[in-house]
Amino acid sequence: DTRPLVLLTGAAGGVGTLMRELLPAHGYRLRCLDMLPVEGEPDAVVADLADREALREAVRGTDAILHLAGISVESTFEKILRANIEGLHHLYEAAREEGVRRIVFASSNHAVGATEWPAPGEPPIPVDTPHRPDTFYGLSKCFGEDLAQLYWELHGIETVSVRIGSCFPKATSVRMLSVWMSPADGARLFAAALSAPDVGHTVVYGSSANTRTVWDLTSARALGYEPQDDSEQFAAELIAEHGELDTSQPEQARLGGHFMTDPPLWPH
Ligand code: NAI
Ligand code: 15L
Repeated sequence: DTRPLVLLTGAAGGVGTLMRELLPAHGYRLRCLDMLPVEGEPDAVVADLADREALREAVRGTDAILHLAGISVESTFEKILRANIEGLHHLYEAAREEGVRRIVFASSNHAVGATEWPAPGEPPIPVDTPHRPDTFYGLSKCFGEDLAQLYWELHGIETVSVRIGSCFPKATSVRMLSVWMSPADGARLFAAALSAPDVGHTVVYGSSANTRTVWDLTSARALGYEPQDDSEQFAAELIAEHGELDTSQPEQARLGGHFMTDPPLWPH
């Protein structure tokens, strides 16, 4: 089997489960890793990102890593520190030690989630907009993007940091009409990010070609990504139920939506 072998971390999670189904059709073989058993994948590596030995072994012999594992919503700083900050460092060290040269990192819109919603007619948000995390979670993704940059500068390990919007089978909120990434487009984008040449460290937004988009997809398209889906198919029903996006409401004023206004978890 000459297909490239990709270590898929976070394989038991929502996006990981979708990608296990969709990525092989793009020509990749997957080795799965998660701290939880991965249903239907008896060969999956069950390991925590804290286990450096296990990570090194899991990375060995792979051509690239799609790194989805980690805490995926706001949590305590301590938990985020372990999984998303220390865990990411362990993963990059394993890649360096084992000579793996390409990582696709699941960053998040919450790295810039405190950014105000652009007014109608304003240009979409560029990838070089300043980091404006809306949570400790978003802050860990800012760190991850900077770690990726450092490993490119120091060690020549290439990363595509994908600031995923909302990757779920359907758009389920009015906000998601702007930030939705269909699973099929997610697979297209990850496949492009795994194989595009000479990416150095590239930051892209991860979304479909949504009519109501807020992201500048130029850098994603430069990888060869051609989104095929549009959340507009969900618009009529969502707007009938919830009304149009109302940016005068605090939980709708920022791109990160309710993450910024949910009750904080600190001090703890
Ligand atoms: P999820 O929470 O469903 O899956 C994350 C997986 O990582 C889980 O299976 C969990 O067991 C595993 N994991 C957590 N900590 C770990 C550790 N210390 N060691 C090993 N495995 C660990 O999250 P989801 O939705 O699948 O997201 C995947 C990635 O994409 C996450 O990094 C998330 O931050 C990012 N993302 C997802 C978005 C989405 O729309 N689903 C949006 C933006 C970013
Ligand atoms: C994320 O970063 C989360 O991982 C995901 O669960 C969603 O909440 C998504 O952002 C979003 O902003 O909709």
